Formats: sequence, structure tokens, C-alpha cells
Amino acid sequence: MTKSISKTLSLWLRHAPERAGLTLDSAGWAPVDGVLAALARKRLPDDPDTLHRVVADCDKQRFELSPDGSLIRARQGHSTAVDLDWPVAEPPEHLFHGTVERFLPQILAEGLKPMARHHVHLSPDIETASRVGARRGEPLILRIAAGAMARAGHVFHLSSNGVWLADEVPPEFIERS
Ligand code: HQG
Repeated sequence: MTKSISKTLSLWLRHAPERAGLTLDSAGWAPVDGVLAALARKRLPDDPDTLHRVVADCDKQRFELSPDGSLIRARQGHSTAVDLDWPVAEPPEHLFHGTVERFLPQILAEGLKPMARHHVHLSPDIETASRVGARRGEPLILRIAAGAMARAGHVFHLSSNGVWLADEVPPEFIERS
């Protein structure tokens, strides 16, 4: 049950808030009351304790509550227009991106693009990148020369659950690992 709540929250808080009658503010926050009311309409558990448990137990820490508990947002992964305020951070020399073979020709030709999201998502380690790639098939791991990218003027943001975000990764910084 918590998995279906988590999937529903991902849809509402990242992609389609209007489906729950919600409006996200510019930083992606929605009122918890509105989310609970929308869960009730979908006949999903609508008590605050369950919601808090979903937020706390979510394997990738996808969601966060405001300090007073009145607001909730997805930490990243949006396709709606939000302006998340993750701090600019100095990346490690290498980051990783998990994808699949069939995307490789296009990625090597034009670089990594955000596609439907706001940013390219990069992982700090190969294991995490493998899990990301495995969502689509046999994972293929790309090694990203993040340090060189930063020195060339590309900006990185680090989300509070450890995902590195970049606007794009040009092909010259991508290496098949
Ligand atoms: C690929 C999940 C062709 C890219 C995961 C990826 C992650 C290109 C797909 C988070 C391309 C986009 C993000 C290009 C990129 N040509 N294909 N130029 N540039 N691609 O889902 O990184 O469960 O938007 O390799 O665990 O797979 O949602 O990005 O395969 O953390 O919390 O286009 O989503 O987390 O796919 O995954 P996505 P992603 P959540």
C-alpha cells in the first residue's frame, strides 16, 4: 500500500498536480492537507501518520516535508515547471549515469539531455547508476568527467538525497565505463 501511495505522490508532485486538484508553488511545495484530501478521494489511506511513514520509508527519499509539516514536495524528477533550490556544489572528479545500449548512439552524438525532466541525473557511484539503468534493461554505465565539466564552467547542483543534477552533459565528458 505504501508503494502505491508513493507512486501516486510521484505522479502528483512531479508531473500532474492538477490530477489531484493541487497547485505546486515555484519551489514544488504542495499543501499536505490538499494531498491528504486527494488521497481520500482516491480511497488511499489519508491519515497524516501514513503519509509521514511513506515520506520516511521511501527507498530513495523522493519526498520531503517542510519543517512545520504543512507542505510536501518531491526532491527532484519533475516535469512540471518548478524551480528547486538545491545548492550549487563542487562535484567529484567522476560521476556515473546508468542507461541502456539502445540510447548510446544518440547520447554519444548529442550528449546527455534532461529529456522529460529538468536536469540530467547523475549518480555518485556505479552501484546506484546500475540500479537507475536497470529500470530499462541491461544497465550500461557511463563515466562522466564531472570535475573537467565544472572547470569548463558547467554548474552542478546536489539534491539532499545525493543525486547530482546538471543541465546537460556534452559528449566530450562522457566515457563508456
Ligand atoms: C536517456 C529515477 C537518448 C537517459 C532513477 C535515460 C533516477 C538519452 C533516459 C532518476 C539522451 C531519461 C532519473 C539522449 C539522456 N538521447 N537518450 N541525448 N540523454 N537519455 O527517467 O537518469 O524512481 O528521465 O540515459 O532512479 O534514467 O524517479 O532519467 O535513460 O534517479 O525517483 O534518457 O529517476 O528515480 O530517463 O532517471 P529519465 P534517468 P525515481
